[in-house]
Amino acid sequence: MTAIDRERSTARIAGDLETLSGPGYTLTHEAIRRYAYTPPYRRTLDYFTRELEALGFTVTEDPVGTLVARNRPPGEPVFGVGSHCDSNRNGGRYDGTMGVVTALEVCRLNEEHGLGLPLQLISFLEEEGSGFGQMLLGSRIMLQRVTEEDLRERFRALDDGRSFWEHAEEAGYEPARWRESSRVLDDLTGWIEMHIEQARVLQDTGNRIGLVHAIAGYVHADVHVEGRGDHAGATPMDLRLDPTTVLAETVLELERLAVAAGRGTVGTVGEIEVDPGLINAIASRVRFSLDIRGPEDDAYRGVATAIGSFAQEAARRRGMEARVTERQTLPATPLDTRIVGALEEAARATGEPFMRMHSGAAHDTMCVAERVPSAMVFVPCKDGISHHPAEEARPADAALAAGIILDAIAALS
Ligand code: HGY
Ligand code: MN
Ligand code: MN
Repeated sequence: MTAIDRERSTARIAGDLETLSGPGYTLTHEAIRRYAYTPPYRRTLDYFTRELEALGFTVTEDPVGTLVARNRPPGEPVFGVGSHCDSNRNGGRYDGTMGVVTALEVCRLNEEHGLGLPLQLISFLEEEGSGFGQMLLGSRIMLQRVTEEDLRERFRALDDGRSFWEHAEEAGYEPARWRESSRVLDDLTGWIEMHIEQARVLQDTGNRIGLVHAIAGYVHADVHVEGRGDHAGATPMDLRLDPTTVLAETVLELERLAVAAGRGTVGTVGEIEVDPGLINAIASRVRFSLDIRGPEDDAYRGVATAIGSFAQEAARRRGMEARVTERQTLPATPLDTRIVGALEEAARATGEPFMRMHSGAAHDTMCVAERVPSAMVFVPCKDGISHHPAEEARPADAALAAGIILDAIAALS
């Protein structure tokens, strides 16, 4: 075990996070909000670039903007560390960014202790989907889990409706070379992502470290219901085509289906658009999102299928039409037992409390694991709050994680 100075690592990690939460690194002050091709996001990548170049890393960006930093020439085997530094639109300081900062600390410790480990740090573009409504976009591009038509046409900016392709070109990238992004994983012998847990299992069980052995899969979809936007006062109840009634029934049915499916299945309606959204007008249409996840594919996929049929039937029953479109889906992902085992050895050597667990949240590691032996390390976040500006995590836990990751990579290399 490398005897690292955890206080020094804690202070550096806290300093990085303080800087990256400051003005210029977020589009709003009430929450951290940064996503692809915005000035705060560019500044964040520039910050990591300066810090990594100061360590002698060569820093590049793939054709759409995923940051890649190596301390070995291209073609030589390296071990991957990293996460994402974009944020949820109502984000906190720690989701993603603390993982990239911890990966940066691993790179610093590797240099300071003269371990000579071959490393590649990756900070994935658009993990949150805050720019284009497409979660894990950078790593799905890397795994070619999107089509060119998605990038040119289907994926549109939430802010202005223009295509991903246009925004990427405008930001100086070359989306036409998007397939070359897959080369970023070519030299990786392994991958470890550190992330906050985003729930409160670690906190409630008194553990400082979570060793993640599997990640829940998910289905993201949208339900569009067309009704008739009549007058709210003049239209008798028996003459209405009110699409919000279909929304209401579907939300409750999703809850019932997810509970009945059990096996860790969860279902959420997070986005709701009502048009025109006025107190004295019956909605003419609603659009709402479906986020359905679980560690067992057949359970959550079964709920996704059932709730889609339910929404269509509920609309038909009321003389309306519901259209269900899938946005994306990724399978439940088991992680690499050898890497989890090395992390467990390193965690045990610290004498600090840890546990094995699965992740209910999605991570870029779901994509990396398709090609590279991968694992994740979680640290607690206060009361499980995440995707919210009140998100809180301890730099001291991240420093502990950095030491564990360093030792695991040393043992695996
Ligand atoms: O929603 C998720 O699972 C991730 O935090 N973007
Ligand atoms: Mn995240
Ligand atoms: Mn997130």
